[in-house]
Amino acid sequence: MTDNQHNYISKASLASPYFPTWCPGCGNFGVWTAFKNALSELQIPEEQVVIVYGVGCSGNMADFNRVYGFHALHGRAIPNAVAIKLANHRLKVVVVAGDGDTYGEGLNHFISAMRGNHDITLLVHDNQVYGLTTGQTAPTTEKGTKTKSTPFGAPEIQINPIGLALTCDATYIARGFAGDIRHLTSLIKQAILHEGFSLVDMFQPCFTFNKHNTYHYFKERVYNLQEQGFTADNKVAAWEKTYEHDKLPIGLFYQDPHSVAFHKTLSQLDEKMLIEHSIETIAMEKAVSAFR
Ligand SMILES: Cc1ncc(C[n+]2csc(CCOP(=O)(O)OP(=O)(O)O)c2C)c(N)n1
Repeated sequence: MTDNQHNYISKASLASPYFPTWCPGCGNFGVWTAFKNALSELQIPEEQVVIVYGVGCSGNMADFNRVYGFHALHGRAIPNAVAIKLANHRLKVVVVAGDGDTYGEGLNHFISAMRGNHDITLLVHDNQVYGLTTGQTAPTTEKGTKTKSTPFGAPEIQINPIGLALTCDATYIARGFAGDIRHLTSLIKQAILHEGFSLVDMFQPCFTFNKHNTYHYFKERVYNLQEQGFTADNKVAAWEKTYEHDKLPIGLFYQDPHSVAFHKTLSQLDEKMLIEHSIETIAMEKAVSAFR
């Protein structure tokens, strides 16, 4: 859709000349569809969105979307997204990255972004394995699982992304499933609309390198928290949900309705965005007084 001032994102506008190199049956296809649905349904002008990609099969989506974006280094998508948001806080900034990129190489940045409540949306393709490098153990690989890099079974306890986000006081925490595109679309839309840091961890079957966490495995286990009447306003109740393993909850675990994004706490950005200031006009005294 176009009006006098803007071209709005649509499925047609998102189409790039490149078709995904993902394996047939990869969960990335489901995530990609939900991502495109969400951006087009939100009707955001093209110039108001930036997607920052990690390195991995997931991050290769950089080539398949025709949208403003930046393909970061491995584990460094989040700090780039935070910097883009601080420079121009009117942009919607979304990170697309793998579980290895986010919870392994980029773990420190994940924690820092949550502590700051930076207004970015983080979409994690959680296939519980390093996909692009052909199937090594990731931080989310279940303890004991045999992979290429751990032929006798992964020796470490897997990370609990939702639990970690709860302890870091993230203000929007959700989990979706690549096999439930309609539900995932709605979680991504809510995450982008949320003011402050938002995480959507996404179960994403890796057909080729993870023979354990398959579509069948998830279809037998996932259930929708909100369909069971779960209200996402209690961190302790949400925490308990993150330890369910026989059944796997998806949906919104927690949202803080009073969330205030990092950039709104900086008085220097009240009137203008950082990119509209000249270096001289950012008075040091004012900058320092914000922290007194
Ligand atoms: C600093 C650095 N370390 C290691 C690599 C090699 N590498 C490329 S992709 C990747 C794993 C990606 O796994 P994940 O983030 O889970 O994404 P997926 O491919 O599963 O979508 C690794 C280790 C790299 N490119 N850069």
